[in-house]
Amino acid sequence: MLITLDAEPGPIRFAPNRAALILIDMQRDFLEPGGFGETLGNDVALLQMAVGPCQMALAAARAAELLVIHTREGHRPDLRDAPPAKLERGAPSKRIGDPGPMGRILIRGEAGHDIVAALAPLPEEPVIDKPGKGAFHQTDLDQLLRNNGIDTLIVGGVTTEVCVHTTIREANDRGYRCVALADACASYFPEFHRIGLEMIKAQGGIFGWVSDAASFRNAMNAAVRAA
Ligand code: TIU
Repeated sequence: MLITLDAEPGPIRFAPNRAALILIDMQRDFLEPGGFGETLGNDVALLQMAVGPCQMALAAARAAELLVIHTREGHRPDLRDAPPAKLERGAPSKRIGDPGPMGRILIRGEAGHDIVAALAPLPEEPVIDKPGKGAFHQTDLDQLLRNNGIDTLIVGGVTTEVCVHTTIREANDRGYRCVALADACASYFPEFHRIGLEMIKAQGGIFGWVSDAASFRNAMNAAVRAA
């Protein structure tokens, strides 16, 4: 069965059983005060706007029995997997690994590393722990997608121009069709969010499509009715 999702630069048709919803890094470290995002000088409230649309997309994907995947950016407690260039860069108020109100910044197992409660993964939903910005770099995501026959990725999460973009670019080069859900993504920089989405869909969809959570929900409802 093929369903149609309204998107730009044009509608995309895909088989729900070959599609996955992937939510990128909806972690307390990026969305809540006291985490990695705030240490970089960002207003984390800007990312909260994506939570409701991500909830809508998550509920729709679960109802249509799509594969749902969550990712988290973070490092081993001993930081051996963190490139020095990443640890040293910039002038954050706290560096990766420093103690903060939600535990050590961007470290696996700490409270800040958790996905926000509103989007908590179900036990059967894979969670990909990634050391980089892209979800394919040094993870088993590609293997997991291929084992499950996935050819289309519906993507939400944060931030639009960093981890969402990097992941979509990686996925596109690996042959996956990628759809960013505009309102289910967010950035600390509204201008980067807007332009980031335009970059994906420009030139006839140079590396993907852009849709939104309500359109995705409508497509999933159609899939459930057709099943
Ligand atoms: N800082 C920023 O915009 N993003 C990141 O560091 N990681 C993700 O996007 N997840």
